[in-house]
Amino acid sequence: MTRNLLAAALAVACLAAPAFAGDIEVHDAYAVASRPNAPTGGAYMVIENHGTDDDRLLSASAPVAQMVQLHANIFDDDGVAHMVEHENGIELPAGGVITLARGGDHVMFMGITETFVDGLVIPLTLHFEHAGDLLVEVPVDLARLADTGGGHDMDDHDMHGSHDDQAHD
Ligand SMILES: [Cu+2]
Repeated sequence: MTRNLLAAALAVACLAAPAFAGDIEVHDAYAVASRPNAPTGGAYMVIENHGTDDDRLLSASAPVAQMVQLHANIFDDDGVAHMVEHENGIELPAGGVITLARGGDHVMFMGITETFVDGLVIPLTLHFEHAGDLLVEVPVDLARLADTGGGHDMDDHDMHGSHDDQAHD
C-alpha cells in the first residue's frame, strides 16, 4: 500500500508535463470508466505533430486491459452512435492534431484488469508509424465523466452486451 501511494505521488508530480516522441507531443490526457468496476473505459488526449513529416497513430497498448483499440464514433441513419475500430490507425499529418475526446475518437480499454479509480495512472503506449513508441502517463480522472453532460457515451462502451451492468449508474 505504501509503495502504491509513493508511486502515485511520484506519478502525479510528473503529470503536468506533456509527453514527447520526436516531433509528436501529447497533452491533456485522462481516462475514465463509467464506474470503478466497469469492464470498459476510454482514454482521451490531444496529440500534436509539430514536425514536417506526416505520421500515423497505428495502435495503443496498456497493461490495464485485455485489449486496447483505437475507436471512432459513427452515427447510423437513425442518429444512433456506434463505435468502430480504426483498423488502419488515425492519420496525423505534419502540423496536424488528433483530438481524442468524449463522443468522438478515443482509446478504448476492453476487459479492464485494474480498477479505474482516481489516482490510478495508466502507462499507455502509443505506437506511431514513424515516431515509434510514446509512453504517456494517463491519470484516471472520474470527475471528467461529467464533461459531456451525462456521459451516456460510456454506456456504448459495453462491448459484451451486459447492459444490466450499466443499469444502476
Ligand atoms: Cu470505444
